[in-house]
Amino acid sequence: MLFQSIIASASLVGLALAANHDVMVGMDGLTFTPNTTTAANGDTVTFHFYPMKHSVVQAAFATPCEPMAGGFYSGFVPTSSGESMTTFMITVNETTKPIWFYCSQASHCQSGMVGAINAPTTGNTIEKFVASAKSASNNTTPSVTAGTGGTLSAMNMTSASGTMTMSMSSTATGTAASSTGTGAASALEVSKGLGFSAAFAFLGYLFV
Ligand SMILES: *[C@@H]1O[C@H](CO)[C@@H](O)[C@H](O)[C@H]1NC(C)=O
Ligand SMILES: *[C@@H]1O[C@H](CO)[C@@H](O)[C@H](O)[C@H]1NC(C)=O
Ligand SMILES: *[C@@H]1O[C@H](CO)[C@@H](O)[C@H](O)[C@H]1NC(C)=O
Ligand SMILES: *[C@@H]1O[C@H](CO)[C@@H](O)[C@H](O)[C@H]1NC(C)=O
Ligand SMILES: [Cu+2]
Repeated sequence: MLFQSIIASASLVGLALAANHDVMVGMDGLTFTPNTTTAANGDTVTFHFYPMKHSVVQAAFATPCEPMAGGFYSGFVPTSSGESMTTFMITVNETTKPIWFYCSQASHCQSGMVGAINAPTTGNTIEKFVASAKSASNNTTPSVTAGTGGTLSAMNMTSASGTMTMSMSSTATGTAASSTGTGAASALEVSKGLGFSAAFAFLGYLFV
């Protein structure tokens, strides 16, 4: 939740004007909450991870439990209790193009642990995606690096020792030739924004 306030303060310094949408991974069992998100072009979607160990993998509509070529992958994010400090954030570029995703742990995908961004209400619906996931023969973890196609962030504020640690990584490798350069540039902007905002957040923290 801290991450949202940092993103919000980043927008105050003019670095991120788009909205963010949160998706909880495994908070209510083997499911994404919410399972569908409506996002505008340039908006971000941040995945928050709950016990025990889940992942978010982009799929094509026709192949629910298989990685899409050039798609995003969070990596597995384990947490034994409560929300993990690690989040995975992706940027939505095309509102007319639905984004489908699943969890590649065990048979979570077949159990209905799938979701969508900008899913149509007719035709290729989330209901059809869930139904076809149920009969998928495999649940495949991609061979690409954790954090591909998005930004993995880890944050840890420990009031006892007064330390705050943050780390971010972003990779945009994939089959799409255009994704590498721009992905790296925007990651840099986000890190700069976080630097400023973290300073503000820390000042605020001192005054409480
Ligand atoms: C999506 O989530 C809603 C709210 O929990 C639920 O009612 C609905 O059945 C889910 N849809 C699918 C296709 O699982
Ligand atoms: C599922 O996995 C098995 C074993 O690795 C493999 O032989 C098979 O081709 C896979 N099926 C699909 C649809 O990918
Ligand atoms: C946060 O940092 C504290 C102090 O270094 C450590 O004990 C704790 O395990 C860390 N928590 C997480 C979730 O990494
Ligand atoms: C959106 O575009 C950026 C920059 O090209 C890219 O890094 C990112 O992977 C794209 N997002 C999705 C969900 O495809
Ligand atoms: Cu899962």
